[in-house]
Amino acid sequence: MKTIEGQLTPVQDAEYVIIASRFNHFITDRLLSGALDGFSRHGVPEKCLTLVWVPGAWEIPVAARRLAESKRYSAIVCLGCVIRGSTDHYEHVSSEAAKGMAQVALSSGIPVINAVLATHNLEQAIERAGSKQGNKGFEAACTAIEMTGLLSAIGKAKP
Ligand code: INI
Repeated sequence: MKTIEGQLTPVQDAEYVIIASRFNHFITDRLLSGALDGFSRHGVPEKCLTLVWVPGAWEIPVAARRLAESKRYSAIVCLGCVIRGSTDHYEHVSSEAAKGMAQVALSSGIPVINAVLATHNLEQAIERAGSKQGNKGFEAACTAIEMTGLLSAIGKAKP
């Protein structure tokens, strides 16, 4: 049996882009630190990273789409935080952001990593941004590296 899988060793010359949203930046700043740490610990040099800021999670998909269309990046890491307490349209913002990211990934074939937290309260968000539950930004960077490796390995696999 053949097994194809990505590793946590970055593909040479891979370029990654991080989209970070400013809304709830107390949390997204921490997700960003986690993502940068994740890339750096796995040997991705800073020169291979681009950071794009958007106002809120709602704006992530359109930015992701344009970045995917540029064909300059191997994977797109999306960082955001939607907190139920702070909006009536919580469901709408978080589900449209998730749908949009999935759509960009499927239509472009470029991994779009979803680290947009959708939580009931600030405490849950803090837990996922560098405390009890780890840091989803760090995990997203690892996923971006692994998926880039996987797609490259699939491309090289003989039929
Ligand atoms: N954007 C977020 O990223 N998180 C939120 O919790 C949030 N709330 O609470 O409304 C939020 N709203 C802004 C939205 O993402 C857009 O930036 C705005 O609607 C303009 O299009």
